[in-house]
Amino acid sequence: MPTTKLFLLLFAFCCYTSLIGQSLENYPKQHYDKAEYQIEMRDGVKLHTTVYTPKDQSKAYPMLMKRTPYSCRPYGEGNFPSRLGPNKYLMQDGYIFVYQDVRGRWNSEGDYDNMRPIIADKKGDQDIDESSDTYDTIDWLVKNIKNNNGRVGQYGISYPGHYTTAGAVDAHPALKAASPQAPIGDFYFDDFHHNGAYLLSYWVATAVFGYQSDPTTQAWYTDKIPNLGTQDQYQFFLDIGPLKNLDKYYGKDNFFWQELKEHPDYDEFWQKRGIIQHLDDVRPAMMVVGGWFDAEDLYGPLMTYKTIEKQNPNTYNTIVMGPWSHGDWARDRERQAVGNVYFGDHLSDQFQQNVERPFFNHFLKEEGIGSGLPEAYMYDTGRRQWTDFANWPPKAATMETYYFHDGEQLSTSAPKGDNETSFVSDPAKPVPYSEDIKVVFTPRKYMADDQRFAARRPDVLVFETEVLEEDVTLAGEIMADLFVSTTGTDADWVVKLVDVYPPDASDPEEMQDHLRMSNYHMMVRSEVMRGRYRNDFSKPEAFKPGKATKVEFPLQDVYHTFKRGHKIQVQIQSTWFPLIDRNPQTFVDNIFMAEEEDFQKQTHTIHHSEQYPSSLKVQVLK
Ligand code: PG9
Repeated sequence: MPTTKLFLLLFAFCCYTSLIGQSLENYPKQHYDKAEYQIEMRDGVKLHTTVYTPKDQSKAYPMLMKRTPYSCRPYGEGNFPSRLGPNKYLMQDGYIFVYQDVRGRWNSEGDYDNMRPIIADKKGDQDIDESSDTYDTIDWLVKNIKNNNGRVGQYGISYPGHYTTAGAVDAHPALKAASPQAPIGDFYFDDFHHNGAYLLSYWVATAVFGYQSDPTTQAWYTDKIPNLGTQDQYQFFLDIGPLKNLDKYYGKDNFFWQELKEHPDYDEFWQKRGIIQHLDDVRPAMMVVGGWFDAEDLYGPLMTYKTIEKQNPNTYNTIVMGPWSHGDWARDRERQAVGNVYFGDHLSDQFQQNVERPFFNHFLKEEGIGSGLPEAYMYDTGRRQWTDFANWPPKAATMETYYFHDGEQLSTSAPKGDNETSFVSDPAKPVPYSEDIKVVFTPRKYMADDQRFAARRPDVLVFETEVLEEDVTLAGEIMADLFVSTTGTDADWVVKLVDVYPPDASDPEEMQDHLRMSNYHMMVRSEVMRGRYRNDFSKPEAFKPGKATKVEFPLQDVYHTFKRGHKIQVQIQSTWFPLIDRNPQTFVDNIFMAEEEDFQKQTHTIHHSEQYPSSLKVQVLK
């Protein structure tokens, strides 16, 4: 097709989509009425709740609710957002949309508590949690909102995703469908920690979740967000030194910062805040959604779906995992890329229109394709295509072990002899977690970034296969099974699974100018284990210097085809800065209280011998 004609077609398409976007800009104000309520919970606390009701009152409507710590803005009955609900299709289908400030946030009364513990057997009116607040809210809504059809749905991404999961615990009978999306499962494995390592890259966000406020429609925490005086997050945190030096930015009134420092182990404080242990009686229809490159909440969606599936065999429970970073699936973004890696066009729009919309319309309006949705709608991030699975992880997958070998080799044959590879890990020169580090609210982009910068460092070990002669598809769980030793008494172990593209890889049109896919080392999955917790997250143990020790931990699931001509690569390192804080590599009671002198350069060793065969155990789909 001649370029001019193509250009004209593209131009017309862009105009059409932008016109659609603009025309929908005023859709809420033109088609919905707004009302604001303070709904009283069983303990008397009132929660701000905004309700948007279709002007067309010729039929009854279900309610679709989001409970959030991020505000119900815009406040005020005359002020309307540019969009309502999880996507523009459901907004145009017509629902009663409900938004609620959770307890202790924005215009709601009460005290905020991060990941407020679920009380399993509530005794009386003072036993409140996010499950009971959701129940009381739904009960009031179905009894007081005009023209509702008695059926309620709940949805939300991230923290709102967590509150959606909480609503499905001891659910109100009117709650018929829930879609927890990138839901937080447990702050010790999502967001603020990964396997005991503290996400230092989240430090700025501590301001947003660390202060109590009286009911307000203003962002009370904005003046508490520290000005680091630089955009170079790596150098800022390196110059700060030990975590205790950060106290000058957050005082005692930042209750969450104090709680993070006082609870470095997976103690009762964190255990009671996890929601995964409460998913044994889930009744609403569930659709869990997540992104394979979600840096914030990946444990959450995968563990939420798997636990509901295991403990509620008769509950409608499905999962969708796409080539998305945190919340991409909800955006009106035409081209889907994660950092530098391009996956395709209209992927989010297709999900919204062909999956999310029929899910809610079926269970709340008894319309549409109903159970025609797949059990597991999963995107292969290597082949760039969707697959419907009857179960996840797929029962057809078989376990394969990739062993580490001398000469930076990775293969499915077990090592012979007595080999090992060592590296010096220096907390004063930690491995950057990306080549593009700046001050962020939370880290996102790095999840599919090029890892060549790390592979070329002496403190990053690399093990890779020969060039693949046929496609290898990993589908499901991954277990890092390491045998390590150190001259120190503590260490972090970071494992990265990398897809090495061939030298002649082609470049999709949407690539940053300076970047080419030739020999691109695409991160597929990454995870850290803080070595002191290798046997028990609640009981830290020192390493015995020089003693070969087993460190075994799961990386989150993947669905990725390493194509013929590519290589499978595993990188191992012991710093990942400032994504996570530095391990002093000297065993101390609490790393948040470590002193400058505790941070010592140490030599770490990965054993890959007949006696100590370090490996990565994966699920392969033939
Ligand atoms: N899970 C995300 C988050 C929680 C707390 C702090 C920062 C991020 C989210 O709710 O977006």
